[in-house]
Amino acid sequence: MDCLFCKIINREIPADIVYEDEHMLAFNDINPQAPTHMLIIPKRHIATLNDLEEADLALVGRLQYTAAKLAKEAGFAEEGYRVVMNCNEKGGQTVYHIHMHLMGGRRFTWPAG
Ligand code: DGP
Repeated sequence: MDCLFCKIINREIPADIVYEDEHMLAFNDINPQAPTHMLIIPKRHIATLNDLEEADLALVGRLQYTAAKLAKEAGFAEEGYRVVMNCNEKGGQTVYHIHMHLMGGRRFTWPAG
């Protein structure tokens, strides 16, 4: 499958991997928008949020839970952080394998751009 993030999962492309378990992988974003900027992805290929099915509810919970766990480990859980999932072209998605951005270490503004 010609998917960048599947290639990272399969170690065909190098990445700075910060967390891995049976279901999830997390690695540092190549173009960080904050002092800490990680991407958390399910190991199973799902192209967009629109492709989620009811059977994936546990996986989505695990994605969010992993983000909170990594925020605590990074030391910015208490002060606050931002998680983002972009969907499709107008949502700013550029890699079509769902991923949660976890950003911390600075103040974030709202609304997002
Ligand atoms: P999005 O725009 O939400 O689809 O985010 C895709 C993110 O993926 C973007 O912040 C940059 C990051 N990215 C793209 N290519 C690579 C890569 O080869 N390695 C890593 N570590 N991150 C990448």
